[in-house]
Amino acid sequence: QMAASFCRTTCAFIWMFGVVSATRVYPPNEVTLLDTRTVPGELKWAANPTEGGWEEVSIMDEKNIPIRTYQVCNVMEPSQSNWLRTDWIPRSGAQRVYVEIKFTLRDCNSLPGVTGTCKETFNLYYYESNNDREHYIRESNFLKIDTVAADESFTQVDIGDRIMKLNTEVRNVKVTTRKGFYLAFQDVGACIALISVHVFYKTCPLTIRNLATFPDTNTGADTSSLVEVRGSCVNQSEEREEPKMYCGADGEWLVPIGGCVCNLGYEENGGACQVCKVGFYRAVSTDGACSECPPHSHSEKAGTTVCDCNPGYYRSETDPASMPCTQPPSAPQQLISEVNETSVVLEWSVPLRLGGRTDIRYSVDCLLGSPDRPLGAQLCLPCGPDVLFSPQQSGLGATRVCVSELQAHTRYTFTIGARNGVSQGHTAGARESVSVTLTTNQAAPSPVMSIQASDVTRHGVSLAWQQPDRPNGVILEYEVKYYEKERSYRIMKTASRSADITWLNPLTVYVFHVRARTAAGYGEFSVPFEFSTNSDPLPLIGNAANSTLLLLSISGGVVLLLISTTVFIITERILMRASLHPFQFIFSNHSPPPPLLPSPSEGVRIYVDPFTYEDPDQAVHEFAKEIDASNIHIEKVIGIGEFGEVCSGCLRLQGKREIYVAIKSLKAGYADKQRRNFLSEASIMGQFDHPNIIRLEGVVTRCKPVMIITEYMENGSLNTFLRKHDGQFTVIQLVGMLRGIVSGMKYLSDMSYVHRDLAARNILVNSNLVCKVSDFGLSRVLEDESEAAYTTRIPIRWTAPEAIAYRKFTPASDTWSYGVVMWEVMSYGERPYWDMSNQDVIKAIDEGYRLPPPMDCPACLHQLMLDCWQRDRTHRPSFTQILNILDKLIRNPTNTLRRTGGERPVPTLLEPVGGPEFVSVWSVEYWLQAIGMDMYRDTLTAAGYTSPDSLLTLTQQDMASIGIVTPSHQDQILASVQQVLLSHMQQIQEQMQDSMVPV
Ligand code: ACK
Repeated sequence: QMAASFCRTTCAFIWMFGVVSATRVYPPNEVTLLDTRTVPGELKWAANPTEGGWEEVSIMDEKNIPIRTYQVCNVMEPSQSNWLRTDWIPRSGAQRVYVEIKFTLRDCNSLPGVTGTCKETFNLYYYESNNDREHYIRESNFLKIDTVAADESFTQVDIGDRIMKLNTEVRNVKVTTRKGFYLAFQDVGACIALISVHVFYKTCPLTIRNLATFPDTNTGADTSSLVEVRGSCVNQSEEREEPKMYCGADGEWLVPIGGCVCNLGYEENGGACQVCKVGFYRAVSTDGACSECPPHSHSEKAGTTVCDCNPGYYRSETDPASMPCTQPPSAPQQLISEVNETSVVLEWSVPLRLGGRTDIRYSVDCLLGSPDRPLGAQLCLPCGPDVLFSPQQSGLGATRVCVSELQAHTRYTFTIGARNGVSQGHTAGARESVSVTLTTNQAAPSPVMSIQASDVTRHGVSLAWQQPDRPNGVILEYEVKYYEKERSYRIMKTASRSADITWLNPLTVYVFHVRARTAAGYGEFSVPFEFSTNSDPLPLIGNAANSTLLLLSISGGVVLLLISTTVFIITERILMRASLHPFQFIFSNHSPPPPLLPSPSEGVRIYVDPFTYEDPDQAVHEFAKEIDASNIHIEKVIGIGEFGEVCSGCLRLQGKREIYVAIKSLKAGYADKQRRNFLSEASIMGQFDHPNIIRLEGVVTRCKPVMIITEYMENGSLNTFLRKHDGQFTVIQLVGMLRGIVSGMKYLSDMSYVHRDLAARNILVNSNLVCKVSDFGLSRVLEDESEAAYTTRIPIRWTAPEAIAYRKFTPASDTWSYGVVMWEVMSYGERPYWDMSNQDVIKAIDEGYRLPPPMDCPACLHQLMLDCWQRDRTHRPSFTQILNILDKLIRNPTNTLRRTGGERPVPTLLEPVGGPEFVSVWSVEYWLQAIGMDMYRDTLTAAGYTSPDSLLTLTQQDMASIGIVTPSHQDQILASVQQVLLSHMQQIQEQMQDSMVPV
């Protein structure tokens, strides 16, 4: 009775709290095998004992739907074993099943008088079987799954307001041996209500990973087992790598491996492959999504893998589908040709339209003649295989080619074609090439290939040779150079292709070279040919008559010497004009250089002072080209000049290559005088044409701002440049810079131009370290200044004392400044006289002090500086002399440039000049160079004529005897000897006097 009353109470509570609902939602990875809440009607499970044990009770859930429960509550009686067995449950392929039991259990303590018999657990069993209708199963055949206890239990039977808890316990068990199984609940004396029993197994549900479908998969038998599953690619995709995944025991998919990719023309979208829309494409499997067709292409249907090019656009075989469609290039532009004898440099600009590509290549077509020939004229022929193209004829990446080995004086047509990756079979609509027709210049003849000797005698040999392969014009004459080995050479000229060489030494090997000359000049000498003369027992000279003749000649020579002095100037002019006889001998051991002093007969160009023009614009347009401002493209400001900004930029003139230029501009608000002074620099610069003088490109005067355009010098001014590169050059490099400057200064002084502001700051340096004299602003301006203005503007440290004192500006005062520039160069841009005041500098110079040698400066260079700083300006060397000295130093640097004069780090004292070693800039070599006779240098030195004194005795006969046989040369040398010697001796005397008294 009591038990029945407990049971009713329990059931009433279950219903009231609504803890069980029949409409339950199962997780997707659980497959239900049995759920008592969804079984319609009674369960009718087998109970043992059939009476007084488990009892089936119907209750209502919260939605008033009846559910079936089992209850038992035999707590008062000892030794209870009440069995309740479910119906057969098919396992449906599951290997491990889960049993979820919801139950309520009465706490024994809350039941009065049940001590010892009341239990709070029950047991769960299973039995595997293929028989779905087992009538009777022996209880001992069941296998125990677990003893189940309540986590929560109610303790009081206080029906009014008590809280009751429902227990949920889940157990799992492996069921692999039969098709199904039975479960059993054994009560051992507890008060229990089995509210629901839910039996299920777990699966990994169907899923798509990496575009592969994995089917619904039962989990494995063990709690730790992983079931390997192979996926299959979704529609319109293909395997990238075998797709695999593992189904874990809890119904979760694990470790996806491999996968599939969408076919081309399709893209992935939400685990499926979706077709590319019209206007889109997908060409490579590594691309993620479909892309819009690239420029100049289209697609007309869905699922496109490569878009088609629009009409007139193309794709090369190697172009990727993602690249826009492109076109062939238009023609190259602005073809410029520069003919140099039989070579031509062709340069052009890139085509206006590159067709959207970067793989442009050029090729050169070469035809002999001009395509627009008159009717009936000779057809254009290809140039032939002899013509050389550098770097190559076709496949050129650069816009420049040098064509050489062309025929002289011949008309050629060159066509530059442009092609790119889509040119094959397509055209850009316009002509893709540009042509130029030109005529090559004269060229020197090619070398004579071989020389034959005949009629060899003791003193002579007859030579003969063939005309050069490429005479490149009419051969005017041949020159034969010949010498005994290691001896000085002789030259003979002849108009025919043979020569009889006489006056040779017997039994001696001679080396012969021949070269041809046309109007275009000399060709190269042939390779050397050696022939030997026959033996001769007789001496050439040596009898008494000859000796007497020699003596007579010497005494006559002395008289001649004196006469020749007086007629020096006239003789010199006549001599310079004298031309060579076709069969005359010249003795030398170097090719004669061009005469160093310009011959008066050639006419020396003299600089014209622009201030002599009334109209400054007339002066500037006489000497400078007016440039249209639209041709100038200013890029940046590089400095500030006296009249305004100095900028760099580009200048592009019709038919000429674009060049980089410096642009000096005249600032706004200038006065007329400033404009005139500003433009005077251009008028001066425009008169010069020398590699060491800054080149004027032109002026802009017709619009504002007024500008002067000069060549651009990448390294800026010399002083700043040297300071930036302190200690980084070799002495030879520094001397090379000095040589450039003096060469420019010699040119200026030859043109009778006095610079007046020569200083390292006014020398500009280009990227090849070539130094150029610039800044021609001061020369005239100084002349106009008042005394006060003059003293403030004059660059004291660089200016010769006589120019400071009484404005005596001469080439010799420029020489003084040049000495200071030498010092600046050798000290890497040090300020001359450091921080001494101008007044102190003037005073020190006046007292005879001079700048000491800069650190590591070769003694000979410091000596040359001291020469430039001679107080008496007539004692300073000319620029020609300085040039010769520097050339000699450069040619023979080891002996001359090794000795340094300034081992001290930074000199603080100036050095007094004078002392026992007087300054001498005279040498046989540069004296002979100055008079254009340096081919006799070795002849004279070998004969002992090395000092001014020894030359005093030189006579015409002496000269004849040592091989100076040309009468005009003899005269010229004698005339000059007298002059040079006199002035030199005078100089030495003065210096010796100077050295004895303090200056
Ligand atoms: O020392 P820099 O760089 O060189 O600064 C000055 C500045 O302009 C003012 O005169 C520079 N400069 C002048 N003429 C030229 C030129 N032709 N090429 C390059 N720089 C120049 C000079």
